[in-house]
Amino acid sequence: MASEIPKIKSVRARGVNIPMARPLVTAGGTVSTASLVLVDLETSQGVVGRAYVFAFTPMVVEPIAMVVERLGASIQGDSLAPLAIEEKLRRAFRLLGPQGLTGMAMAGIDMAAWDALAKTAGLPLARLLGGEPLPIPAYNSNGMGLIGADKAPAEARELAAGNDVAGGFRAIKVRLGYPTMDEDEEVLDAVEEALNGEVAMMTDYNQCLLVSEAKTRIAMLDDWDLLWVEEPTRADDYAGHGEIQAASGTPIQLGENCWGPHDMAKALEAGSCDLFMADAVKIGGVTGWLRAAALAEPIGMPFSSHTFPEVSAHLLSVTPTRHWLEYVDWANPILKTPLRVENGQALAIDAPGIGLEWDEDAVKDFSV
Ligand code: SMN
Ligand code: MG
Repeated sequence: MASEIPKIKSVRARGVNIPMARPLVTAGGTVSTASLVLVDLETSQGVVGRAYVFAFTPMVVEPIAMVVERLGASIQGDSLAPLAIEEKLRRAFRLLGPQGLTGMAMAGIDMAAWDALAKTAGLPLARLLGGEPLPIPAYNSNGMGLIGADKAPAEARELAAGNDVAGGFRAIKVRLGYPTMDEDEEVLDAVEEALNGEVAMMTDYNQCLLVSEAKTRIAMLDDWDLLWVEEPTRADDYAGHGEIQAASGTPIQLGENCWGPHDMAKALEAGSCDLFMADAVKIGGVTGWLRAAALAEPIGMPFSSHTFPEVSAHLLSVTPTRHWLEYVDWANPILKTPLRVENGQALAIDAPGIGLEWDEDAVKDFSV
């Protein structure tokens, strides 16, 4: 006989603001705190599913937490069935739309529900999804903001080496979009020299260029052997990205700002990119990710992750066209067991679920 399906008992959301060891100065704005909403979804069997949402700015931590708790109240007593929950919440937001804070709150609930389901089954998330946790090539994406050609080489070396928890990186991401093309070039030269040909680079313009400007700047990038150039122009300008892609010798990467597989489908339709990267929250949690990965598989599009390294390690393990995991350590101060990266390979946390356990003392210290 099938075992009893748990019900949703409660959903709690709390905010934390964790100062970043290396503030992220991008051409699209600066992020200096990891502003997170922690979601705890308890089931009728006493299992607690956990996930967190990265809020980008402290301004929206409390509003997101409030939406999560209100949505949680609306699924109280429902079965722990993430796809059914997703349908119900999507219906609730048909008129308002699933982008922005609503989408972020829904994704937080989705990931916590999948976590609870995997814990109920006693399986790591990757196994619950029918796969197995695999080592995933990770690049270090901490720091390396617009810090200039003087400071960049030392930081590049530190980032490539990493630390006891995460080290041996084979690639790092360099943010570009300095006021002039010459400065972009100086930074790339300085970092390339510091990495001594042993560690690869990918670059990120964080949407700062006009399409015409991007075509000129990006032609210059052909002189370096870069893994990709990310979001050269406005994230939702898929046609513009398509024009840039056609003119670029370096692969174009985007996707972190796609809200759900629906935006991804439009981005692909427009031929906007060579590579795709999903943000576990904006793409719609575990449910949205699986649908996005299914769009990438038949066209052989390499699929990477954006932030959320803990859940992404599981999700990339079940993504047929898995490419790179973006490693950031922003949640580490509140996690009992941070994600490990050994010899540049991310290893999903070896525990049932996603593997997130809050360090409650630290959560108190960083509480909003
Ligand atoms: C980024 C990540 C997180 C917050 C802001 C910007 C960046 C990246 O675009 O891809 O790492
Ligand atoms: Mg980016």
